Amino acid sequence: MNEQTLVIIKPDGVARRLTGRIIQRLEDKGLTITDIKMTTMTAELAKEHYQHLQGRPFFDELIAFMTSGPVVYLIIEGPQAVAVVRRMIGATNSLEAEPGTIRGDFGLSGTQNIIHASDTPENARLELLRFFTQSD
Ligand code: PCG
Repeated sequence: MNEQTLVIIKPDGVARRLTGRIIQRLEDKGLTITDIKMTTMTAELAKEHYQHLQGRPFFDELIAFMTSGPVVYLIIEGPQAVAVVRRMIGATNSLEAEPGTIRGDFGLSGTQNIIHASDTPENARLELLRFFTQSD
């Protein structure tokens, strides 16, 4: 059964011109892009998205980073898309992400880790609502 998940190519991924290669990997896997947009995330949305990390020492750095330039939002659809895309992006810390994953192949940083993908189907539903509203 098809499932939807949210992917965000973060400001470092966009600035480093990795958007095309990331989309290529997702499509090569057989996943479908059903919506896409580029915009700079507001601080309000970034704080809401990362509310579970409020109080962590890297929170302010994370919000500053996520609002520092345009991001690309993708709705990705396919069988077990949430788990499949999470495996494709690799561990949060790019230094620990396995080669062959997006973070493992393209990154060296903890906070600036190129890409976000929803971690559970429930969070995917919330994040899709947060970033793709009917007014867009
Ligand atoms: P993401 O989008 O998967 O979700 C939380 C983000 O917080 C994560 O990517 C990283 O960008 C950042 N993050 C999570 N843990 C740490 C950490 O221990 N240190 C730093 N600097 N950033 C982190």
